[in-house]
Amino acid sequence: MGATLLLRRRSAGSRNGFTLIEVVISAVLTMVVVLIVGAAIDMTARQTRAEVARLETAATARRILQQLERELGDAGGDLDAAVDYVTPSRAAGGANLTTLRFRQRRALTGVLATDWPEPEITYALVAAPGEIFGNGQDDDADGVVDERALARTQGGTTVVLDEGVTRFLVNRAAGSDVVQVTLEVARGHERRRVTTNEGAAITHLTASVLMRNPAQ
Ligand SMILES: [Ca+2]
Ligand SMILES: [Ca+2]
Repeated sequence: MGATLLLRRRSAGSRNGFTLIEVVISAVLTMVVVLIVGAAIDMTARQTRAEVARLETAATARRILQQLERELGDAGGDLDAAVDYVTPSRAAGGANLTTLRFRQRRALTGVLATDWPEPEITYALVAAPGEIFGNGQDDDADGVVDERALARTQGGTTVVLDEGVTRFLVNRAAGSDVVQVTLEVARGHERRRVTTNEGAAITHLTASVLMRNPAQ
């Protein structure tokens, strides 16, 4: 009686339980599902990082260029004294420079010392920490090759405006009161060393600034 019951239980167990092959198949299927879900999460995270980087470059480039436009608009020289406080100057102009220097006009008295008391402002490309410029490599592994920092100096105080600038070019035609500035800000989002900047988020802006106080 007892043996018959045991056999019946075993028999019922083998019918309702899983064979080894079933266990292996379900394990493989579970693994496939986990991998697919993992890949989807990873792709979403990458897309989010890329979008955040894109928004950040756009906001940073816009902010820097707006400040520069505001300041440069008040720059120029003194008409009567024939002094030009802007480099590149109106007389000589300049092409593809990476430094821009100027003074702003603060008053309209016609007196040099009163009208132009402000210290010189400089926007310049400088070295970015950890990155060696010009070697074609992403030395600091931030996902951007050969980026530099854009620094603003006024009265001996230097503030780094951004550490991911891939282009800052100043152009002025000789005799022109317009200075053209091109700014390119980049952010890597792959979290790895890269060999080109194609995968980085990049915002490229150009502004033509008409100076209100041109030296002539
Ligand atoms: Ca870099
Ligand atoms: Ca480099």
